[in-house]
Amino acid sequence: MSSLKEFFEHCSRIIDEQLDKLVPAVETAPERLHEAIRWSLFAGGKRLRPALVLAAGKTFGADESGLLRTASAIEMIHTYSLIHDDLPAMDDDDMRRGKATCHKKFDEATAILAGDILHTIAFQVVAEDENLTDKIKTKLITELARSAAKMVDGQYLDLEAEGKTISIRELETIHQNKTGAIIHVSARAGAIVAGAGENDLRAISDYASSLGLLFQITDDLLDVTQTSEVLGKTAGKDKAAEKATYPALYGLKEARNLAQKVHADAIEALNRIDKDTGLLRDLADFILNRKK
Ligand code: GRG
Repeated sequence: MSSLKEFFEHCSRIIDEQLDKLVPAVETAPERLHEAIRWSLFAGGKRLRPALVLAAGKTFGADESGLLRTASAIEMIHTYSLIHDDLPAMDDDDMRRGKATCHKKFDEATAILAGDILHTIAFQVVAEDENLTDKIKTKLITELARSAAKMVDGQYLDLEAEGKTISIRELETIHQNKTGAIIHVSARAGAIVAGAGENDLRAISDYASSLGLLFQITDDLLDVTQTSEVLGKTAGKDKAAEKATYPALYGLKEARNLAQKVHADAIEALNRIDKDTGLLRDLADFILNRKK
């Protein structure tokens, strides 16, 4: 693959094809619920987490076919989290992925249930993967469940911290859970499917921890520096909700410096892997420099 852009295009295409096969058709009852699932799932997300599963898996020699269900399952968990995050009881947002949020387009109950189905099917999709051994599937399901639970903890802590002054340590804990856990498991899952050894798994885990943090810092920076139009979601929401963010705690310049440092940590972890890690490096560069 000659460039990261091509890799992303390739990932989006094969993951969308796979997701289309895995989620219920709109024609299947209850039609409106299935329409809501597809509304959010195919709304044009970046597919970053599936790309990370594929990139990590390929780095350690996995066949693409063996990675597709796991990558799709993680995108389902991610999309469920976005649908629920946008609900009035949480972030109360009208716009996601450039379109109306699920509860705005449909209604709250439908959005809650659309998220519930995506969360549930994700585990079924891995459990029924005929490309993987039972041992690998059990490990994947265990790690996915643990990470999905950590994400919920992070979301709770984040909501609880609104309007309060929190320390940098507390901010890190929120984000390691809320955003970091799913990014972390994405990279690990690819390596697990590929049968990577303990040392490589440790290195990829360290890489993914830095990547998760980097993603959150750049997400916070984009919230204050980009428009809603570019982001496809409401910009400036963090400040409005008095959320603790990296720019709020460090200031813009220091938050940017921190992003550079965390990016360097991610690359350092990759240096411990005796394989061609070019794709994983490109992904870290992409997150550091992303514009949306
Ligand atoms: C509701 C259980 C539950 C969890 C919600 C992920 C999350 C936890 C909340 C989302 C809030 C948010 C904006 C977090 C910042 C990081 C993040 C996950 C951004 C969205 O991910 P992208 O940019 O989205 O990869 P796309 O749409 O491209 O997939």
